[in-house]
Amino acid sequence: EDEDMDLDALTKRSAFHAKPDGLILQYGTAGFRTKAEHLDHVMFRMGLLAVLRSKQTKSTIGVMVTASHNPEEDNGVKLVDPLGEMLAPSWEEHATCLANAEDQNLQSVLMDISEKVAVNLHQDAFVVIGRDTRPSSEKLSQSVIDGVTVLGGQVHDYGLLTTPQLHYMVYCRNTSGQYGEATTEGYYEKLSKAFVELTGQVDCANGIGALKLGEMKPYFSQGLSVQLFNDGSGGKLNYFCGADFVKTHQKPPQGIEMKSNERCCSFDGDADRIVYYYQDVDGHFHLLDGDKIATLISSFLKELVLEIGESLNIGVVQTAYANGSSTRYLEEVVKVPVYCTKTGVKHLHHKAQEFDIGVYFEANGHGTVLFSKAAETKIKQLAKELEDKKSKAAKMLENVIDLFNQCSCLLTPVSSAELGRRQPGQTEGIHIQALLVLLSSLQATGDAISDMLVIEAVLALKGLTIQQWDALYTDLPNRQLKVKVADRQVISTTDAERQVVKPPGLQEAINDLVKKYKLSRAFVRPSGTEDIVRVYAEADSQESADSLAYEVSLAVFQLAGGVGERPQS
Ligand code: G16
Repeated sequence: EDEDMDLDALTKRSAFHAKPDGLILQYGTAGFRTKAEHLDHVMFRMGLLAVLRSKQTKSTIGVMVTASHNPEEDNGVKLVDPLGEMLAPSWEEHATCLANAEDQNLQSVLMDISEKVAVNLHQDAFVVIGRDTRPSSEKLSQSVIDGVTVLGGQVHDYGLLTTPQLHYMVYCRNTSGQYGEATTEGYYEKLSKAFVELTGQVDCANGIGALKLGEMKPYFSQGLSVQLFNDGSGGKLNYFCGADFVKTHQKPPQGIEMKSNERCCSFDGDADRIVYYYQDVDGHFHLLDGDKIATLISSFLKELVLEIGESLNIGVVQTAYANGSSTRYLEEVVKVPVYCTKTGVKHLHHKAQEFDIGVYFEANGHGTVLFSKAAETKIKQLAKELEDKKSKAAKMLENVIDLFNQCSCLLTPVSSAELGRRQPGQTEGIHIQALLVLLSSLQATGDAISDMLVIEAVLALKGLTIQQWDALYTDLPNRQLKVKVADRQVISTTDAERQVVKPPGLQEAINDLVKKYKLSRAFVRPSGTEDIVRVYAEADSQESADSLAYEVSLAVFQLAGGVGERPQS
């Protein structure tokens, strides 16, 4: 049909990537995810789709092979859009169509999509690829490459990368290197610029984070005295370790030696989530999750905004999983409006773009901060107009924005030890600059490594210990459980996933259960990354939260077609 699309070659190559009969997959919360052995055809086809997206946007597109927090046997794939953002929602539909097309229809479905999105087939295509450390990832990324090349697209395979690193590469390439150099060295240079020293303990989920944090070591002039645990040399990916394990089980990962009151953190399998924790002198475990991170960062930004006395609106975006105490603290103490979206950073990101400064974090530790163009313009203008102390604060914010918006900004490096010596609350001079550099490292979709650097900087600047940070508010006791059902799509929800619409009777059952407990709340939703239904409950005591979560799980099991073992109390 068209000289730029060799359809014969496509037919021949796709025979090597046959679709298993009857397999239907959805582009879910974070792309396609299932058992690795079912994904070969999806990888090939996402290579094809990435070429179309690249031609349409005349930009470099990213393809990341990872199943992030899922067990090692799973895998997955997600596409990265030109500005380092998640794939546009309308393209998720094309992705789902293409992934589910029967082999004999592949060509026509592909042509349909190119017509619908008005792709100029003569346009060049460029796709960059990254993968996590799963045993299946290398072969699957070869299938992506196969898909790209059969349509004449060019490929750069970065090999092992964290998900945020791939987002960074895509963004750098589409801004002609203005943001940074599209190499891992460029990424390390950008992130380590303000930090000459870093200490702490990091659980790397037996994943890619260990490798990449290790590579970053030489970029810290005083060394990186971070101790890495679960670095993949022994244990299994995400198995009894990593951010998802720590958050859902509310206990430390295996394989980490915690000294009392020492700051520790965990990444997930592709290093886009982070949670902090410590053990107090009585041996009690304290978790500081994404909600605590959002609180720390947004109160810090709020202080800066108040100093310049301008009406820049700060909004915080959470999901239904956000602890009730965090929402209350943000609204009543920090005094910022809080919004709730569906699970998935793509939804939070979208909402956060509505504010001058949008802070978004999922409770599971996935998030970042966004600045609007309008806020950027306003602050730059303010910085020019004001001369006094106020102008200093405006300049600070201006720098933050420059950095967030990927202009390069060279600032003097400062050690965290020096930062620590400053008085709490002092927000001037060199340590602010250092913070700005760190903030600049925050990536478009959240990055465990850069989030860690920013958190460390804020703690140092404010002179806060992890215990003081933790004490900002007390989490309501909560419990998360998973329920196995025959078909999780029988559950549909509304109101940012806080209410069940289908199957009939389930929401009423949840309402009745919730009434039995004080300060309680519960919701259920089908996961978009695992073949399960998630249950969340919170209440005034851990026993109540546990018991409510269990009772709600039973209701799901009974009313939504539970399979296998009944939930256990
Ligand atoms: C992905 C998404 C997150 C989401 C998580 C769980 O995380 O990026 O936004 O919170 O899945 O989603 P679900 O509850 O639908 O399974 P990751 O770290 O696995 O990529």
